[in-house]
Amino acid sequence: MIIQNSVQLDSADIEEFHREGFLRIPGLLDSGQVQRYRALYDRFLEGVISTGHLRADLAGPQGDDSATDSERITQIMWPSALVPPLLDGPLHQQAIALSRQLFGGDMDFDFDMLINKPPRQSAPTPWHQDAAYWVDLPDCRAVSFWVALDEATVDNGCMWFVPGSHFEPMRKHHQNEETRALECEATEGEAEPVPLKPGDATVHLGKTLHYSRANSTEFDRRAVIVNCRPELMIKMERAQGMDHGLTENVSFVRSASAN
Ligand SMILES: O=C(O)CCC(=O)C(=O)O
Repeated sequence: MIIQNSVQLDSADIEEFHREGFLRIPGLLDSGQVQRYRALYDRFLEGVISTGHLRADLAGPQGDDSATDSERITQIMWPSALVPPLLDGPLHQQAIALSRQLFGGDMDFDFDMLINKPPRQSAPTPWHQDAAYWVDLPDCRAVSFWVALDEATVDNGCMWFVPGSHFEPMRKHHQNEETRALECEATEGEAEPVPLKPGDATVHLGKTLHYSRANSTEFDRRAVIVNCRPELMIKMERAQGMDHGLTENVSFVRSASAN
């Protein structure tokens, strides 16, 4: 497929990414593309596209006193397995192309997900490093593109990153008993928020510490996330049974004690 609005990184972008551990990428999608992805996204959220075990609330079950049983952070793993043409679309194709600009021609698509923070009732995404969720691999090149379909602001849960955290040892993560998510200690004081316009993206490394606040606004905060790593490492992951939740009953949270 021919990508019409292919984003090219320059050497300063690439240097910034490797120095800081994250990068803001404006204009990954144009406004027409954003509209089309939003329409599809809403079909996932509304359950028109059935998701089965791939859908979860990242904020875990709510207490009995909750006024609503709706999700606080909707996570849908593997949208491209449910709607395969997504893989050939501009969002995924540009993410793969950009991962190759950052890390070389052997980078490929590993997995994807949707994370929505609904209005008002959402929760913060805890501080974590994605690598805490992953199996150990000999080649740690791995990038995660976070593509905003809505304007992402501090108030609705844009991403916050700790610059240079990828150069430090991994922080100790523990599994939150309620949410089952892995989390570690960090503060906003160490981090930078990265607000985005619809169609903009961030990209970060597996060891880059990040988090987002709850959505306190009246509107959804819809994001599509695409992860890439070397083709050979994807094969090695799969050989270890790691498919990022695609197969039911295979836990994608490795033991927190391993960190
Ligand atoms: O969307 C969020 O709030 C968190 C996303 C995230 O942790 C990630 O993309 O690695």
